[in-house]
Amino acid sequence: MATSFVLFLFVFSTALCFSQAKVKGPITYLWPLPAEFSSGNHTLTVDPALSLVVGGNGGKSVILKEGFDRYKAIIFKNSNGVTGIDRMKAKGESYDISKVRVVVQSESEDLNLGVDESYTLFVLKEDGKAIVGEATIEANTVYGALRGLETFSQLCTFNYETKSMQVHKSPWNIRDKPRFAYRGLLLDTSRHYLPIDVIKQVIESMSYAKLNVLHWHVIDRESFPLEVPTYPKLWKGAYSQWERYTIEDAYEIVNFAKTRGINVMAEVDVPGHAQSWGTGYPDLWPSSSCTEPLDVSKNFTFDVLSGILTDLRKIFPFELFHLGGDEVNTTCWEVTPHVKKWLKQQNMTAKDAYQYFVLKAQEIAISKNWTPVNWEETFNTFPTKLNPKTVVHNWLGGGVCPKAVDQGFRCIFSNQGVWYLDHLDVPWDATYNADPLEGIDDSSKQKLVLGGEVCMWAETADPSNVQQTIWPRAAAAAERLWSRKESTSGKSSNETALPRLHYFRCLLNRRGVQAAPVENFYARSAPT
Ligand code: CP6
Repeated sequence: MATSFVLFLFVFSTALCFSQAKVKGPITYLWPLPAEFSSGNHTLTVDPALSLVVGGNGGKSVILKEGFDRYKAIIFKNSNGVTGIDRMKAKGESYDISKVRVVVQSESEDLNLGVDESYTLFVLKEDGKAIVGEATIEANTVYGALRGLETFSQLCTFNYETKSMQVHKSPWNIRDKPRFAYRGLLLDTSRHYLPIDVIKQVIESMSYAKLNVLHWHVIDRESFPLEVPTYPKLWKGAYSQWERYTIEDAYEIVNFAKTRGINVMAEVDVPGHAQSWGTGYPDLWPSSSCTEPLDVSKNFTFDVLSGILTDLRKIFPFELFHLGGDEVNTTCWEVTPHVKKWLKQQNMTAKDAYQYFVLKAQEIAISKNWTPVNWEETFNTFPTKLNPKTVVHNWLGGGVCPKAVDQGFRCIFSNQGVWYLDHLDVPWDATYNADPLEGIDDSSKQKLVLGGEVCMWAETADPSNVQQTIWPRAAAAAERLWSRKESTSGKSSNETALPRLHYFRCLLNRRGVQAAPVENFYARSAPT
């Protein structure tokens, strides 16, 4: 009996987007969960003519002003055209919350790894002679203020009975900051081209989940869509002349992301995964019949790599740059006569040459004042040779981060078993319950884990399905990366997270993001 009741609730809460409709009394669901919060039991109304009042050195920021305008539009987007203004006016009532006061300490809009994203958000109602409702956000940087505006937007819910926008459970007292500095999403534009607008939609939706790094896996073996002015034939490797990104496009992406507090980390994956480079410059191939990895024996190869990085440095200000280094099959080097001869002259095995290539690429990136990131194979193959600045990017199942931080390297967690979004059979809670700090107990070692990243490899994703493949599972990872471990574990995630995730998925839908249902009704008969 009890079980079937639970089952009943479960089925209905999944069947409805506005799952709170089945809940008695007002509820407020935040995603990701703030670090600390308390709430009360007042309901405040929000003025559709909500205005921004700024303070602090960073108050004049255009990023802040535009961010507020965006969030105001988001908050009132789903009031079905009914604002309640007339009804309230007719009754001679006024709104509780007419202003959002945002105080930003720092004038600097520098956005880099570890930027201060903390904020406090107070929504209160003073019961005195006059009723004063106020929402106040305080932050050290404009990016903290943006995170606070996102949280405020999630507090606002439209009441279809009174036809007014409301904040339930006031007063709210929220103190929030991220658990990890690096909260990424990989987007692959080589397997399928994604138009600029689609990339922007992904970035916008990332900001809803407080993700803060777009890892742009822009080129790979299948296509080279990016313009590189120094080597203008490289983008002959694009699928077509339309499936390309100009320098201006790339600037636009980086700039759009910055206004959402999101850094863009570009990847140039070498020496494997680079066949498309040879469409414009066949000399980069060991031979026309053996096209990967890039020809390690020629200076030209490193000239081109250096030229690409010089051009990209002007576009990507983020301190991290990804040099790939994964899945390198050196057979072509061993069977192509001129490369084989070169290996012999250099007294190198093919494995030595792989190390030689990766280290040379690292030097080029470091000379351009970038911190190199490499997929974990480079660490797995020659851990003691990597530049100590290297950030090791996990993806295989073996749990490389504990080993990498033991050697003093920094690490990013992307275990393919749980955080590869192209693995469609991974349920939301496997993604949710994974943890970047698994197997790392020492707090000084834990600090070397920058965070984690979910990966949207695009062999199976294009503009038609990319958002519904990313969401909602990217949101599950986003909460793991933002929220404190203690507040989101312990009890079953079906209790602590599932209702909120359903709600957040619906929130994405209401905001125009094609997020897929959290669970497949047929796959599970009851909560586990
Ligand atoms: N492309 C590149 C890929 C993958 C990797 N690198 C990949 C490998 C295995 C799976 C999914 C993606 N498609 N450049 C590995 C880091 Cl299952």
